[in-house]
Amino acid sequence: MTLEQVGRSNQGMRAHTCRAALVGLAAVVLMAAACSKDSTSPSDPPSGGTTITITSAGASPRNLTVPPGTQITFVNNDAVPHDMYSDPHPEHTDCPEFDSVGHLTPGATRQTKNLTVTRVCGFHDHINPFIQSLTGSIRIQ
Ligand SMILES: [Cu+2]
Repeated sequence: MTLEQVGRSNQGMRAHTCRAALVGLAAVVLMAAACSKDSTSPSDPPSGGTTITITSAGASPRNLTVPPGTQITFVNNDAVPHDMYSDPHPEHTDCPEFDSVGHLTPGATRQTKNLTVTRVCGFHDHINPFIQSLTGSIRIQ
C-alpha cells in the first residue's frame, strides 16, 4: 500500500464515521422532540401567557391555563392599588401560593410562588371583592 492509498482509505473512514455521527445526532434530535412533546401531554400548552395586567378596566386576561410549577405575574397598571388574593374571600385559603402577590401599588409587579398543585385557583381583588372584572381563575393542569 502506498502512502497515497493509505491517505485515501483514511478519508473514506472519516466520511463513514461522520455519517454515522449525523445519523446518531438526528436520532437524538428526534428523541428530544418526542420527549418534549410527551412531557406536556396530556396537558395543554400554556394559553395566554403567564402575566395578568390590571388596568381601570379590570384584570386581563382573567382566565389562564398553565402547567404545574408556573409562576403568575400580576402587573398593576391602574392608578389605584389592588390586593390580589386567591378565593374564597375573605379567607384566601384555596391557593396559599397567591399570598406572595397581595398588595400592588400603582405600577407594581408581583408574582405568585410556583403553582405546583393541579387545581383551579380563583382570584379576586380583596379591596374590591365583588367587582367581577377584577376576578378570574388560573387552571393548573
Ligand atoms: Cu379577599
